[in-house]
Amino acid sequence: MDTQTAVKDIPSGMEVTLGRVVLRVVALSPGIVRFRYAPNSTFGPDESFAVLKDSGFSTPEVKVIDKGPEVVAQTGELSLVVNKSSLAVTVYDAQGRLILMDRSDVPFTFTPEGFQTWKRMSEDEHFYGLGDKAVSEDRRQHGFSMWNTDAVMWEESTDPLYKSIPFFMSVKAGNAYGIFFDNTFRSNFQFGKFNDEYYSFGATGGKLNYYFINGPEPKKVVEQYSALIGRTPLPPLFTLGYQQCRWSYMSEARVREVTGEFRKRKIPADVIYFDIDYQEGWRVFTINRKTFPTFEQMVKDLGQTGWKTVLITDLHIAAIPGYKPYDEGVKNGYFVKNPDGTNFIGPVWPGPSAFPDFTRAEVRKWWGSLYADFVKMGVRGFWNDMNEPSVFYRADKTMPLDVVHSVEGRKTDHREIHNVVGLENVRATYEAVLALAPDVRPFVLTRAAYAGAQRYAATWTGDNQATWNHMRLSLPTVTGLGVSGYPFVGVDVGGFSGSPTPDLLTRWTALGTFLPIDRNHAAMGTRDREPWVDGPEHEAIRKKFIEERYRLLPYIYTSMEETSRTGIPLMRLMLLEYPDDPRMTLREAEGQYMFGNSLLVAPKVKEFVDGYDMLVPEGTWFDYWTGQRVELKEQDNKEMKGKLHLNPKLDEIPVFVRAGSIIPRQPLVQNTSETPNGPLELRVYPGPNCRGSIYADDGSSFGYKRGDFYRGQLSCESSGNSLKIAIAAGEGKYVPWWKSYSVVVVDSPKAPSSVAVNGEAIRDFHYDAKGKSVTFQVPFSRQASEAVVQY
Ligand code: MIG
Repeated sequence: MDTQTAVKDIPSGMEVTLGRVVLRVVALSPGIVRFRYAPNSTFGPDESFAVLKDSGFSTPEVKVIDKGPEVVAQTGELSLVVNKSSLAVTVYDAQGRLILMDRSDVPFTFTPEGFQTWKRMSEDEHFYGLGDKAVSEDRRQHGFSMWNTDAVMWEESTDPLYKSIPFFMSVKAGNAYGIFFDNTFRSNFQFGKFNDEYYSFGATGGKLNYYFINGPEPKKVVEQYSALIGRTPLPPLFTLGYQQCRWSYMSEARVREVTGEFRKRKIPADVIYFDIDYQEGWRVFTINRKTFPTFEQMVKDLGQTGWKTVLITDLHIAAIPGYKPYDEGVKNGYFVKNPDGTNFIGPVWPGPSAFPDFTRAEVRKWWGSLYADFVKMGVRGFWNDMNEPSVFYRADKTMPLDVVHSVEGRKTDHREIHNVVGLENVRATYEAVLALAPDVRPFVLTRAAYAGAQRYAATWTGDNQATWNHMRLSLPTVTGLGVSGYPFVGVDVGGFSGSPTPDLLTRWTALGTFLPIDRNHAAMGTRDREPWVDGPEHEAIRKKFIEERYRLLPYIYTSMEETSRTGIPLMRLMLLEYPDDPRMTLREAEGQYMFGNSLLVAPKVKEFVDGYDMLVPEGTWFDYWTGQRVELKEQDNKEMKGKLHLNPKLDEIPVFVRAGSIIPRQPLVQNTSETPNGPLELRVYPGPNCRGSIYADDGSSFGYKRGDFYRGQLSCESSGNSLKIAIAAGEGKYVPWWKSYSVVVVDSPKAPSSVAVNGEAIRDFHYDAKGKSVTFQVPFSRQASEAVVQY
């Protein structure tokens, strides 16, 4: 073997050659470094479906120092040391702390089947991410593949699932880094399943090409990773309301009945989905006129009663001559091809079908044109299912590996493209809908994804089941997606396959209130799932929680807007907020999560337990439902130090508020097109570093990008016997709906002696001795306002 080594300076990095292997180390920013390997000297074209062309990083000067047996590149934040005789990499931070170390004897292998790389793993290292893998939040002790699969009736541990998000975060003693392995081929990740000394990843083709993202704060890793691959844009407000789906509402009459029932019973809801049976013969972009005779009128009528219509539009196109999308696709050569140049045809819902080759811009544009009629009708969202792609009656459930795709002219096969079909499918749909209605925020829901799909579509965890364990799996799957840059996510509330017991559906509905997307869905042949189907007691509880979702919308929308700017997910791992609390990396922390900056949710997710313990993070906490301070019993019981025992009844879900929070809430509405009537409530939970914010805009246009939004920063500060609450001058030019604030200060020890608003004493305040809260009004103003409560 040729073992000549050479080192070359390149812009923002270095190139180290060992024999025929070339390693390029390039810093995108002082804390983000890309590692690329060419096993046979040449790198070839540099393409990515995920990484943004312009992530806005400012590339640093990198200093390269040749130290004989090793060469070091310094970015200012990191030292990257490459051993010249093995190309093993070691990463240190500016303080000289070891962060990452390749396995020194075999850092990587290249074989005809692909390649693999190994890195040292320490005993106290934990791994998070890789999207919605259905195991514990900590992915350690598990091994995974990435190969998008229609995993119908998946179970705990089923792998692979529908999505490939090859990003993970390592956390060790509170310090985090991330690795994004940007490879679309079938890949694998091993976190100590076979070996406790090394973790490993590799792929069956493509490039060994990954990005190292430094923390040390876990939040910083997620922020930087999401800057690299792009963030989820601010969704339209209605998508944060309650969503009702089922496979399928079979007729217009049934849709009118169900939606009418919600309004009659005053159960708030925003979205009604149409699954595959609204179509003629399951052919996409058609309407079954026998069962949906006045479809256009129905969409209009639904709109008038505050319903948004979302239609499923699968990617497969029935191979039936005379069916326009098929004829056009054939004529223009838009479909995925067999190696012999004929169109690949595979059976799916409509029978033998062809598949648009979404990796071509021309095809994406054409696909988009097919949405014109629906968009004109006022359909507000589209659901791209089956886009792994799923193909029936095949052992591999998908296309053969040798079908031909064309990436803007470059021909390649399914091995490279399979994992990005979903991404390219929703990219086409999103861009089309945006082009058809340029000032309306599109809503697209996808099942399959690759990193990057979060820019175009929300997602859900596919065909889960109506069991308690699946409700529990809602947590590690959604938080797993969130930490992987995919924040706008739901699960089928109630469970897709099978029929939930009334209690399970009620519990899951409560949990739905505290998920990023609150969507109830059910498989064909399972029982009805609408909130009222189990009698008045269950209905009342479910209604209460759906109503709470609507009251909490200002907080949820404000948090989603923050997510769109930072990438920090709405529903998040405890350790994102509490990296220095070592308990938050333990598996016992996995039954709880943070919802936004201030709320901690700890649902009951196991059926046969006599309660369970929640880990209480440092500081003071309040019960969200009662406003009462959480009292820990640790004096009486050492075992319970820092823990709270919970045993919620059927009509309860434990939610806590961090002291030092201000939570905006609104009066109840029946859907998001209704304007709330009354003041915006600001619930003040005094404590250190007391903060909150409120964001509002028209909820559907891109006006916010032109300054048409309202943002108010909120804060509070206690000193001696007084509490000061400040609402900073509003940013943006949007006029929000509220005319005043109703300020509710919880944890007020006694009745205030005075309350002053903007320097003037007011008499009109109310003290609730039992709830220990003070309530008073503050008029809305774009200028800064201030209130002082004196005890
Ligand atoms: O082969 O459209 O995951 O949500 O209801 C099943 C029918 C196809 C799978 C989706 C599910 C949807 C169903 N689809």
